[in-house]
Amino acid sequence: MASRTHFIHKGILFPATDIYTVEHLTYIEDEFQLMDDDVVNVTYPKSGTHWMAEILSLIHQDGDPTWVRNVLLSERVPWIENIETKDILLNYTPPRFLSTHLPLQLFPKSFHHSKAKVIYTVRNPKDVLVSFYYFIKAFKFLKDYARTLQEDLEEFLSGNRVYGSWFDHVKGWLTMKDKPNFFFITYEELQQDLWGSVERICRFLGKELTDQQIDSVVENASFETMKDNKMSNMSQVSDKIMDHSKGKLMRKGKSGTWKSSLTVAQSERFDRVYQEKMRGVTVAFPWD
Ligand code: PPS
Repeated sequence: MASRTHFIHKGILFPATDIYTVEHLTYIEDEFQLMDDDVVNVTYPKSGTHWMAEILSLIHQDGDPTWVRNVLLSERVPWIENIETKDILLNYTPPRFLSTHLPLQLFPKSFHHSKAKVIYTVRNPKDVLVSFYYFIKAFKFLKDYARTLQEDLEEFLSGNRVYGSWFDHVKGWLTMKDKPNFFFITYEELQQDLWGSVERICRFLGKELTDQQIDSVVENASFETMKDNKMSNMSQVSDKIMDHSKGKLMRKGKSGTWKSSLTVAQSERFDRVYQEKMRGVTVAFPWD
């Protein structure tokens, strides 16, 4: 439901902050031109966006951490839907690395006739729900957002939440899965085998890294390293926007932490809706 804290654009809920406007979202969808050498990091919120942005930054730099240690992640791999990064987008020296949480139907139309590469990272939706629940507590402008985990759960299952339904987001983007410029990976695969995942991402990008360079990507994109990197951990977000004592981006960085937050009844309710909404999806996810 739209409220003073949110607005709806083409059926999708966005936070009513200065960084999202209908005008900019329309510009991104209709006019923004993706270039053939662009790489776009696409996720539903709390699915590993920052992690993939860090991995891509490090791959681009052949494993050298200088860029990730000195330039904000939001400038290295800017969110295209954020109006504040419009200048960065337009002045970015190619190849561009971009991020977005947009569902496919709001993504730049220019994608469909470009060779721009999309990397779509999906995460166990129960972990997405729990990660979002804790993170959002830090956002001052969303203070009257649904606040109990039960309310958040119902909102998640109904799809009436920021960036729309997880189920629709995933099903929409997975229609792209047979395109040669689309790469699909899960947060859980990154967790299980980061080295092998980086190797696969490099292959998709047509980038050759030595074993030592991949070692450096893995080391510098680890949770431990990223949580202390102020260029990547959101600690630089202004206190006016974020109360850093109430929540942080780099919270647990693990798979399956939903188990200590959701009750058995909540988990079973989630499973029932999941089965129903994901019926017909043939992709096997690690959590299925
Ligand atoms: S956002 O705000 O939507 O862009 O958040 P996003 O970056 O998509 O997701 C945040 C969660 O990703 C975890 N994270 C990581 N996990 C493992 N390794 C690394 N390097 C890493 N970087 C970020 C982060 O901790 C959030 O998950 P939770 O479960 O809340 O810890």
